[in-house]
Amino acid sequence: MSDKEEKEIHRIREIESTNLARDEIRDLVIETKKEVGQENDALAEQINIIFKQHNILSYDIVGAIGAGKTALLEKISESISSKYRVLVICGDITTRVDADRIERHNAETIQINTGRECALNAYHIYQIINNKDLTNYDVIFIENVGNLICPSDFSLGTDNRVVIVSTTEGEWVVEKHPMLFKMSDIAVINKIDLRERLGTNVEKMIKDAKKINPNITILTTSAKTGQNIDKLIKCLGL
Ligand SMILES: Nc1nc2c(ncn2[C@@H]2O[C@H](COP(=O)(O)OP(=O)(O)OP(=O)(O)O)[C@@H](O)[C@H]2O)c(=O)[nH]1
Ligand SMILES: [Mg+2]
Repeated sequence: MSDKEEKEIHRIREIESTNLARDEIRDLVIETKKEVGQENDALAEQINIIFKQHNILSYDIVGAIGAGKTALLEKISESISSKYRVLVICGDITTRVDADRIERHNAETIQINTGRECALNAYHIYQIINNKDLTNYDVIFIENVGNLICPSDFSLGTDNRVVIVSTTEGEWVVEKHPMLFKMSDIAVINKIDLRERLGTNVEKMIKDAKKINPNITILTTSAKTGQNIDKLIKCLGL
């Protein structure tokens, strides 16, 4: 990430904190938020070391509500499970719906319910991996809580971050949520099978993602028809 991009992220975070606080506690709010972020990042670094010690390939899957994160993970798990031992950690405010869906495709799953929290953080993941024998896995996917805002505040210690949006969210969704595109390695535009019916300008979405992060790899997929799932798996290095 360039200095300019880092400054922009810092600026957005400050605006966010400033809007939340009364004048007399504004500095405290900003400082506390910074400390929480630093503690999270330190733990995320430890998690990454643990993943590496176990030769585990790890991915944080973030994206809009309903963009197809679980549907893509179902397809990916099905396809790679003969080669890799897969664990999927699913984050949702409530229910085990996503974990149950993925478990039918030969992956082990754990569901974390975050209650009112809108993203997973490094503490959630640390607790899970502390209670698991990691020698049982080659690949760990973490499906974050569906939204394009909060997950940018918390790194989880994975090697890669994949951001997923879809043609149903409108062609402005990328430019309106630059943070996660800046911080991700791969961007997936899913539900490409609906592109014509909806008239979504996918080229604009691709252009916006490249402008925000020139290094990001962009793929268009359909979890429904299976289009480009093989390319996505290759892109993930699996
Ligand atoms: N037509 C079409 N539908 C899709 C595709 N991918 C997912 N869907 C459908 O979109 C809906 C939401 O998909 P999910 O996989 O649950 O989305 P998600 O991102 O995991 O949603 P949350 O976990 O709730 O944020 C489901 O009805 C899927 O069947 C796709 O590529 N094409
Ligand atoms: Mg899901």
